[in-house]
Amino acid sequence: MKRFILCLVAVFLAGNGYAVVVDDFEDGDYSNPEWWVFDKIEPRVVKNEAGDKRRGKYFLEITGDVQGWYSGGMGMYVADKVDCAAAGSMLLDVYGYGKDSGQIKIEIVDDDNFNWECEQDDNYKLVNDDQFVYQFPVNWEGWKTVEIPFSKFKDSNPGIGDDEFNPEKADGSSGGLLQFNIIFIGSKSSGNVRLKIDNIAFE
Ligand SMILES: [Ca+2]
Ligand SMILES: [Ca+2]
Ligand SMILES: [Ca+2]
Ligand SMILES: [Ca+2]
Repeated sequence: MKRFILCLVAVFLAGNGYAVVVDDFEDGDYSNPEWWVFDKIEPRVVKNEAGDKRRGKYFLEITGDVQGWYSGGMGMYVADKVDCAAAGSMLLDVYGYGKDSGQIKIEIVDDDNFNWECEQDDNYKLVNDDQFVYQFPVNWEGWKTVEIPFSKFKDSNPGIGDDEFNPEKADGSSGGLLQFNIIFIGSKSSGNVRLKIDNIAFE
């Protein structure tokens, strides 16, 4: 009986014991933690006038021109924040404006040469580490929490890295999951993208 109860406790902790919110924008700012922003998107922290509890005081609004389907993106280094031995998916809240809201592509990098860094060549292509990608259309209205299990990400640079998703910090040497980018893609080849995001987390 005692062992049975211990098992139940273990299951409960596994399901609920680990969640790292990397940003919920509640400080009214997207510079802490530090995000990098690239190409044509313009992020703006906006007050949550609707006042729904999950989004809190602020969320992030993204607008940007789209050319050749692509607008731009933003990302962050998380190797010092997230332990993927415990996490199994990435979560984010996305606010869409119906079927033409655009698409989101998530790129994540794992460290395959054990240096906690993500080396790139002059064209921003990775030199030593894997990049994994998952893309989805935003075709709903209002807020939705999108949960992406790590198993849905596919290696997008075969031959670079070890082509295996190993986001855990192996023996304290690999940085595991190093960084991620959230990339905004149009629903049409040109025009603009407009979305809101919040509560970016690993769980
Ligand atoms: Ca928020
Ligand atoms: Ca590396
Ligand atoms: Ca690879
Ligand atoms: Ca790898």
